[in-house]
Amino acid sequence: LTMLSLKHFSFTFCKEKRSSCFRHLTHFASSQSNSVGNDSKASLQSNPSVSSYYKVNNQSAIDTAAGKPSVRLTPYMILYSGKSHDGSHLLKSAQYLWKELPVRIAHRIHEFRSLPFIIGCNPTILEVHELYIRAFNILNNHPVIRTPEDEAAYSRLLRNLLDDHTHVVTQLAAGFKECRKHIQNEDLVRQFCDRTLTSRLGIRLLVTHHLSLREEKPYHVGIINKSLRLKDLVEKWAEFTRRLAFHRYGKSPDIRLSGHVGSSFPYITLPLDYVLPELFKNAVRATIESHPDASETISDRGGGIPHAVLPKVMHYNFTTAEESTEQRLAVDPLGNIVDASNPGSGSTMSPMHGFGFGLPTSRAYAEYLGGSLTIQSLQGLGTDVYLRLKHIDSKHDAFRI
Ligand code: ADP
Ligand code: K
Ligand code: MG
Repeated sequence: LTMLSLKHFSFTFCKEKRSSCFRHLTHFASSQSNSVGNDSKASLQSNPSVSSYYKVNNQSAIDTAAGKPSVRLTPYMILYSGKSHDGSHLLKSAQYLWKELPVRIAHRIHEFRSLPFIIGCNPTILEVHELYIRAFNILNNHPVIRTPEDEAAYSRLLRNLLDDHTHVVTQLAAGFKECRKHIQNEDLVRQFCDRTLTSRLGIRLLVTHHLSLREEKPYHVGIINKSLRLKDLVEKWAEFTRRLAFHRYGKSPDIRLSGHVGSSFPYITLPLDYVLPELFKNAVRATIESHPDASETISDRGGGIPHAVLPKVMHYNFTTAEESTEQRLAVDPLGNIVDASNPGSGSTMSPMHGFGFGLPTSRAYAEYLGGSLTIQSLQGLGTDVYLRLKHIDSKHDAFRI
C-alpha cells in the first residue's frame, strides 16, 4: 500500500460505512438501553453478522467475562515457562490464552460502551467496537483446548484474528479525529486511548508469543529476543524512514548513530517496531521542513517545538500536519512505498504524520512496558527524545504484559 492510497483507502472506507451508520446507531443505542426496538429488530434480522454482536445473551457473556480480573504475566514468567519436547508448553500456553483473552477483550468492550455517545456512534469507532465483539464471540465460544490438534486449530484462529485487527490503531486515530471537536475532556480521550492501545499491545504480545513458540528462531524464545542488537533495529527503522521521506519529500537527511552501538540485551522487538519509526518520522519531518536545503544531520535540529504547542504534543490527535510545509516540498504524489523487509507490519503503512497518534501512543507503550518517553525541545533549535526501556529480566519490580 502506498501512503497516498492508505489515506484514500481509509477515507473511502469511512464514506462507505456511512450508509450503515444509522443501522449501527440503532444497535448501539439498543445495546446501551438493553432493549431492542422494532426498527433495530428488523435490521438485526436483515444483517445476521451484525445482529449476533448484540444478542442479549452475548451481552451477558461479555458482562460475566468483564467481571473477571485479567491475569498478567511478567516477561520473566514468559521467558522461563519452559520448553517441552512433547509440546505440552504449547498446550499450556494456548490454555492460558483461551481463558485470558475473552476477559481482556470483554474489558475493552465495556470501555467502548462507556464512551460518550457522540464518540461511540462514530462509524469508524463503531467499526473497531464491532471487531472486538466479534473477537469476543469467536474466542468465548471456542471449545476447551485438550489436544495438540486443538492447539493447532486455535493457533490458526489467533493468527486470523491478529490479521483482522492489524489496522485498529489507524482506525481509532481516524475515528477520534472525526469526532474530537465535540469532546472537551482531554483526560477521557487519553484514558480510553492509553488503555485500549496498551491492552491491544499486551494481547498482541501474548498471541504473537504463543504463535512464535511454534517456530524455531535462533536467539529467540517466542517474542523475546535473548540478544537484541538495538543498533540493528534502529538502523532498520532509520532506513525505512529515510525511504519514506524520499518518497514524500524527494530527499532525506542522513541519520547517524552514536553511543553504545555494540550493546545487546534481551528484549521484545514488537513494541519498538511501532515506537522507533514514529520517533524517526517526527525528527525527519521536522528536519526537512525547517531546513529545506540541508542534506544531513546528526541530531534533531528540526527547529524544536514552539512553546505554545509543547503541552499539546502528547495529546491524541494533536498534530501540526495541517500547517505542514510539505506541500511545497512534495515531489512525487504517486510515489509508492513498500517496506519489503517487513510486509504486513502495521507500522509500515503509516503515513509520515497526520493523525497525531505517534507520540502519545509511543509514550503509552513505553510506560506499559515499565519505561518512559520524554521530550526535551528547544524552540528554534531542535528536539531530543528519550526513550527509556526497562530490563525484561528483572525478577523484582517487573512490569506485566
Ligand atoms: P503527528 O506526527 O501525526 O503530527 P505526533 O504525535 O507524532 O503526531 O506529533 C505531534 C506533533 O508534535 C507534530 O505534529 C509536531 O508538531 C510535533 N513534533 C513531534 N516531534 C517533533 C520533532 N522532533 N520536532 C518538531 N516537532 C515535533
Ligand atoms: K500528538
Ligand atoms: Mg508523528
